[in-house]
Amino acid sequence: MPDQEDHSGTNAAPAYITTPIYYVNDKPHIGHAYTTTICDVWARAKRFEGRDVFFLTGTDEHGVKVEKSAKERGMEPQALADENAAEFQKVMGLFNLSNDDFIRTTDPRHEEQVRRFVKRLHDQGDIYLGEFEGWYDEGQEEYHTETKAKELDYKSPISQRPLVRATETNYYFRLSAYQERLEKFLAENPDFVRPEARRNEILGRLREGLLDVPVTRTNFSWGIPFPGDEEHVIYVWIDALMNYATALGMADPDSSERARYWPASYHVIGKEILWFHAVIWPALLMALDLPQPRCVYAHSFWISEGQKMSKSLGNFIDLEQLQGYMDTYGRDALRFFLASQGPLGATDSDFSRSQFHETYNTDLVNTLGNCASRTSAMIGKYCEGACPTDTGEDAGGAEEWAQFTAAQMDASLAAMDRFDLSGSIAAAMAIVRKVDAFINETAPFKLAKDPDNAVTVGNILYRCAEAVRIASCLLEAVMPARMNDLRVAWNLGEPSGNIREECTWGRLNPGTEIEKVALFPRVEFTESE
Ligand code: ME8
Repeated sequence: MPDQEDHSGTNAAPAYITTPIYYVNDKPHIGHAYTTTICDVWARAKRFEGRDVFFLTGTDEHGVKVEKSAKERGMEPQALADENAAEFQKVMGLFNLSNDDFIRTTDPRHEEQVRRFVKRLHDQGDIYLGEFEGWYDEGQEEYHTETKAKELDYKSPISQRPLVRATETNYYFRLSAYQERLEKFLAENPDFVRPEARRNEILGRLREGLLDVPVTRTNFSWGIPFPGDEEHVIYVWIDALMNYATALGMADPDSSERARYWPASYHVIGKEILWFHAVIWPALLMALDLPQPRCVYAHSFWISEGQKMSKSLGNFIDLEQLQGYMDTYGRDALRFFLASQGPLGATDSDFSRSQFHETYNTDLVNTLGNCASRTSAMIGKYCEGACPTDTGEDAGGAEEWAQFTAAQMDASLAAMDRFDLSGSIAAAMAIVRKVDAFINETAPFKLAKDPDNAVTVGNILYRCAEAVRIASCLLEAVMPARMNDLRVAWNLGEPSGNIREECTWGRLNPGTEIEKVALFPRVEFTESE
């Protein structure tokens, strides 16, 4: 299991997480925002554990698609790339994403290292000049084996357009030579490709046998020239995959400060680009003699109001719509929805307005928001706004709460390690739900009517506040701004960088000024914008 060895909360071991780099021939949409947001949640969570994290995202700017889109718009490819890379960079601000770098494949630092990697592969014979004939998917820029092409009815599984029989003189990467090593590697590392269903697909496809893959093209020019033979440009996928290494300066690791982050804890991607990440990338890394990433996590897709999003339907949830959700519900509510309801497993998730509204009301308004405001309001009313002391007596005693919150913390952090974001959130929310039930059972608002119950009321309210505080620490990576509001209102201080210590029962000091908070305002439901 990735990162389990670093689960102590005190270990500053480096961690590296990446998103795919996004094509600049299109505008950003919910899919891009989603992958980047969930990586941000993980990166923040690991920083709260004290880890030294590097979180990378960026844009994929070469290739025939970008060249074509630019031509259609009467622009130079670089101008289109600049324009759209800026759109993707906007997503970072909009979603409050804490990436440590934003790599663009037209960055000279990237281009220069790709040429060095490719030259090395050529010099050592892993890349050769050859002629090849096969079934080619023009939209995906991908070749299929005869068996696979037949299975696909000679049509692209993505665009449904016919596969074409193509012959090319190109430089090829000797992927076939890595068949056995890849099979062995995947067998020995059952957590390398997740989730499980995706891993099985890869194992099945590997068994069909590997073909060498072209790593250059001559039919267009928008790309990195092949070292020593500039007629050829490096195929966009090879160029793109290498971003994960070039961003850390891995062509010359000895002189790169960032080399300590290698290899990635998680390459997080969508399921449609798994083959490149689970087979081609590891083979390239084997050839380059670089350590393998711990896990390639391929999530499923968001669909929109029950329908697959497609250009022809024009139903992509774009940045403007997402901005609308943020304006109405708040940015952190959108982050919460994406992280808790997203398609992390092997099935797609529906992004629907009604589902969003329901999640917001159930989890944020009625549970977390309500618990925090009820608790602080009662402390205001019955304890003069100062955190009471817990004498450890009374039903639902401190000991039981300490054990319960510690178990939930363990579950929440362990789920985050496995990239099970909804599991991590659920474990934190279970604490809040228990507080809610505890308030209803013990009814401190009734007990408070008799001054003789002051100690009991104090005990109850201390436990409520302390449990909400611990849950909020565990939710801080998902909702950094709202949880910080709670920190400020309850005078909890800055995050310590040691989440386990912070979540220890009893850290909340009696006497701390607890101000009333309204974290998630009620929102009227509207069918559409
Ligand atoms: O494939 N639901 O870039 P891209 C969830 N440049 N996520 C989605 C999604 C959806 N409906 N649609 C897209 C490329 N995504 C290459 C990658 S990496 C070395 C090169 C997300 O702009 C998901 O993460 O088409 C998917 O993998 C990515 O966007 C594809 O972005």
